Amino acid sequence: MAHETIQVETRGRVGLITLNRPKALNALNSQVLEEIIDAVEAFDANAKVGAIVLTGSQKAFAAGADIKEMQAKTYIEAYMEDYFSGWERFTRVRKPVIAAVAGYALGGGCELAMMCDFIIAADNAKFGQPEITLGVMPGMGGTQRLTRFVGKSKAMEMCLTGRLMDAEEAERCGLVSRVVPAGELIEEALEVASKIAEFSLPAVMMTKEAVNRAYETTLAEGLRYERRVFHAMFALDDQKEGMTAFIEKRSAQFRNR
Ligand code: CO8
Repeated sequence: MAHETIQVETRGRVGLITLNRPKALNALNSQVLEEIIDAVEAFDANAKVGAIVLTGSQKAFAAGADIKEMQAKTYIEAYMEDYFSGWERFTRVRKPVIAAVAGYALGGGCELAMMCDFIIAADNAKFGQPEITLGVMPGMGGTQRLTRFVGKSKAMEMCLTGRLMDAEEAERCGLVSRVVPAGELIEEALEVASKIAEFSLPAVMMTKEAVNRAYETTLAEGLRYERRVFHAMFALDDQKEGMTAFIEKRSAQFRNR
């Protein structure tokens, strides 16, 4: 598929997707959705890729769903086409996806960043769910994921007032894993992704699946799931290699990458 709203490239074993609608501050319309899903699923299926980075520009990761596309929609249109339900496919990607966020991550942009496995923020990043100012509410997971990330009080305040959060506050409350200088964002995100991509891919994918269980089940069920997957890892030759390499004081050469 030819891409018009994103740029797609590989850097070593990392797949890099860059949103590229500068005139609309990377607002997410149906074309962007289609192209991102196409690119991310292709990387997921590509044996040469071990991790994925999703980023935008210095000014905007994405300033939300495209208001101009949504403005005239009727209820019946939104309902019958199950508007934006396609983003669910993004969350079914099995390899790690890192959001590298600079500038605005608002509305659907904030929600897309939260669909990734973790967020690295530039020091100029701004997060928010301003949908209330448009007479609506978040519709791509904001009321649910933001609440799980930052707790009810802050999520409620942000969704009800539309207040934006800067990078420092986002790190303090656990929305982002860390903050880096804006000029170093892509290099940092690629470095983290490259590190992940050097490990055993099945171990990485199982780890992602297990951490995500923490959001979907009880602690007892999650712990049982973790232990079962941990047991299963003894079937991987990468487990033998990783532990043998430690004992032999050499670096591991994982085969399943
Ligand atoms: N949609 C469409 N176009 C946008 C959007 C957007 N979300 N954001 C910015 N743009 C466009 C502007 O219209 C403008 O275009 P033009 O030059 O043609 O007028 C261009 O981008 C540049 O924007 P500004 O001139 O406004 O730039 P500023 O630097 O002055 O301001 C802001 C930057 C503060 C980011 C401002 O653009 C803004 O407030 N944008 C809207 C933010 C917003 O409200 N986002 C939430 C959108 S709603 C949403 O995401 C719902 C998600 C759930 C959908 C699920 C459906 C099931």
